[in-house]
Amino acid sequence: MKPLLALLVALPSLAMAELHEVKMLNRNATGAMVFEPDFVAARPGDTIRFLATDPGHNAASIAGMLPDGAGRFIGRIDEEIEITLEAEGLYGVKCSPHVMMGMVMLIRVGNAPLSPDALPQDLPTRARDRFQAILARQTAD
Ligand SMILES: [Cu+2]
Repeated sequence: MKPLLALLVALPSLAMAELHEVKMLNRNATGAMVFEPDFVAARPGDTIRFLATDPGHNAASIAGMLPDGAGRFIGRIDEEIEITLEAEGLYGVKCSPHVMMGMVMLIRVGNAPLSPDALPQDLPTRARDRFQAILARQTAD
């Protein structure tokens, strides 16, 4: 019983850092080429794990959509990468082969403002459209 008790005592501190899983999909109810979920609200120290649920996708940071001090990342196709988020702010994530089709998602760490000003000027149109839909959904609550 003692190991179990020790585990239970440790749980509150484990709960501080959360693991968020994001599927990379060919399609879901919202359309084709999607991350699911396409928005994650996280806290510093949380980890995002990208799952290769459907083949042919990757997860990569978007230039100009990373908080100061956050490192860039890029997974290979079908690679399940994990990123641990320390810096507060907005993180834009794309699938390299499908960003032109709008395959992007947004991570908010902490209380960063959800402003369209955070979107770089050089985003593909469909990626920009999806980000704006994500922002509109979050700020509507
Ligand atoms: Cu993709």
